[in-house]
Amino acid sequence: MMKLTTQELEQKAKEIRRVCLELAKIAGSEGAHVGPALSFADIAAVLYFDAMTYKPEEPDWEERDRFILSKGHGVLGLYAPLIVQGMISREEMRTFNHDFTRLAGHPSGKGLKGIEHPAGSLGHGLSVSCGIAYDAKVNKKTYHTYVLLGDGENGEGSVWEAVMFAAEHGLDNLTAIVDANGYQYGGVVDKWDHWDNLAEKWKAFGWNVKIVDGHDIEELREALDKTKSKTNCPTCVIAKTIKGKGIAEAENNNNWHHIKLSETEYCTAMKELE
Ligand SMILES: Cc1ncc(C[n+]2csc(CCOP(=O)(O)OP(=O)(O)O)c2C)c(N)n1
Repeated sequence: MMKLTTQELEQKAKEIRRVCLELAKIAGSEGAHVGPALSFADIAAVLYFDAMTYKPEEPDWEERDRFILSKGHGVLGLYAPLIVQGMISREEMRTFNHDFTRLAGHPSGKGLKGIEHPAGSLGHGLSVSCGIAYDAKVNKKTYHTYVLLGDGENGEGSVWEAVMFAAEHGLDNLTAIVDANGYQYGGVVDKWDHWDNLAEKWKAFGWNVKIVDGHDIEELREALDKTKSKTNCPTCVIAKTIKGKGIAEAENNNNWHHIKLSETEYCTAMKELE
């Protein structure tokens, strides 16, 4: 498959952001987690259109790279690339957050292809990803596992059990990405979950840590390139991001963590992404 250029990936990220907003609009009065999704749209673009090996037309292909969204509330940022890829139809997209939908407000795994694991309760995705990566090692499978966590989510103790497990078992087929946007649910993250402290902690636990600008496509491309993984060592990419990135009103504004978009907010935001 031909590699996309940086500009083309930037366009994909824009498209992902637009779909996130469309989904939030479809959710209507239910509202949706918009800021947490916009935060990692560039990461999603690089994962789905550059770093990961998979076949959109054959989502169950055994050798596909896996992506687990551990911060499940950011699900718009997971549905969006699957919609852009055509793995979720535009028709199904319109059911988002409605009764009986497979596209719930958190990834539910109701038979939806492309969703590797349900999430929503924070702190579990890395453990699951460790299991998947360990299985690949033991059974000599070639796929790579990527998992995305929030910086606030790093406050969950279970994350650190998984961090230890991955290092101990030399899971060099595993890349954890921390969406370090500096915010969590109720405001800014604790100083111990600030990106520089997180980098030191993951390093201390034996991971190969890379710090990148989470909105710089080139930096992300380099950091998420699985062929550059360090042997016998899992990789942690601390991505310095801006919550709500791409929409002026939403950036670093935690009122957009979960929001019911008004018509004006939706139209203004979509205009910015033209
Ligand atoms: C175990 C658990 N506790 C609390 C919550 C409620 N919750 C939803 S989002 C969130 C904040 C997460 O912050 P962070 O991981 O930094 O994500 P982001 O800021 O990118 O949304 C919390 C506490 C949850 N989903 N799971």
